Amino acid sequence: MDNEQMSEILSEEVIQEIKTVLENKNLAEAIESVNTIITDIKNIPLNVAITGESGSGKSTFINVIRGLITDEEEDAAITGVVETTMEPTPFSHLQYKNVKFWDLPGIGTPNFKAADYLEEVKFSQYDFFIIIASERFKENHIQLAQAIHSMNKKFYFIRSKVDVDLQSSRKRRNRSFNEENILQQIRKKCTKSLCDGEVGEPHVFVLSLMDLHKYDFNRMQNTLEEELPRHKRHMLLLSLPNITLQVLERKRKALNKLNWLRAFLFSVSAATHTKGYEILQKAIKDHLNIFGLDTSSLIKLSNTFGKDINDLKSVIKSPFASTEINQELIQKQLTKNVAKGQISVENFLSYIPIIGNLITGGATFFRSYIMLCESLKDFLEDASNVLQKAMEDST
Ligand SMILES: Nc1nc2c(ncn2[C@@H]2O[C@H](COP(=O)(O)OP(=O)(O)OP(=O)(O)O)[C@@H](O)[C@H]2O)c(=O)[nH]1
Ligand SMILES: [Mg+2]
Repeated sequence: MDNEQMSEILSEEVIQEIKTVLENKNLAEAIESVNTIITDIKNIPLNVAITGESGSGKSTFINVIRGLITDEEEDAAITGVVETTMEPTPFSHLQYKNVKFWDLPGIGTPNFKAADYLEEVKFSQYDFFIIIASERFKENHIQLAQAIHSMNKKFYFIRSKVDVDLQSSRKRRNRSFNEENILQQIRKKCTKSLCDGEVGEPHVFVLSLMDLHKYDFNRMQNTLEEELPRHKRHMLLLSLPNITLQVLERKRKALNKLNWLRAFLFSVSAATHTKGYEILQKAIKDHLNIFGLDTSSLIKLSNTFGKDINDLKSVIKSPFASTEINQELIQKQLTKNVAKGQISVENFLSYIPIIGNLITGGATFFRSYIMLCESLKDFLEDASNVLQKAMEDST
């Protein structure tokens, strides 16, 4: 097996992480460290403040980013044409309760004072700000951006409702209409105004909250990922809605990095015959949920798109998504994936000798690690097919 094949399965980053966590530890200490990491990940808080003028789309953004397909779902932020949000209101992500999007009051009044506003909304509690503007760039936006910048917080600027701009432009100039030119003009204008306000290097994204996956959504996702500290980045990635293949692929990569933790716990507990399979079962269930392949996510999707749930299920191939995840099924998958691969246990473990020092044999670690990584690949493919199926024939 060559290096390329190996790095696809076991990246340098994961090898380093394993070394950092397990080095100089005995088995009991190693187990404790791994358990702590798994618990900590779930508890990482992320607080995102959404601000901007009244009517710009703050509440709509909060709903779509949390994966709510309509504004009528339970726990949705209220949206509408009359001013609705009067004080900071947190909306937790549906799966990760510690990820909160804060709906802040509109900044619209003529005698707006950005510094006072930020004090009132308790600016220090947020990891970063998203300023949403739906029409012209205004003095208010600059003031707000400057105040956020001077308080050493980061902000990202979203110009929403570009679907409306594009539609009117299309109507007015049928022949010379060029979508990318118009989007570029809007981006440039906002960037220039922010640069004139000396607020550092601004990040501007043009979006339609009616079609979140279009325009600058992927670029925004990349930027947020690059800018956030590592532990927060993981949470943000997992909490994004499954609306593009790129989101799904990033989720897969993020989860892949954690598979060794589960594989390690499984291999040590399998040796003592306790709770081993529950660890894998829990990990697989979590992954299914993250990819929207669990039963309740599928029911929700089928209702929203008016599709028969069996039609959606018909494109799912992974056995974990279609039958009960019991010990028998897991055992079957553990052997199946290894039979398929060409990598030997010895070769695999030679890249991470530290595992071999802690666990006798190491074959269980190897098998469960490969199984978790392979099942994520299947989930990604299934999730993408399910989304396509759901959206088939609907506009
Ligand atoms: N076409 C289009 N309409 C949008 C977009 N974003 C929001 N809207 C609509 O604009 C209106 C106002 O959106 P809200 O999300 O309620 O605005 P808000 O910023 O929360 O307003 P306040 O709570 O009053 O501060 C709603 O009718 C939304 O459906 C968009 O990108 N495109
Ligand atoms: Mg609102």
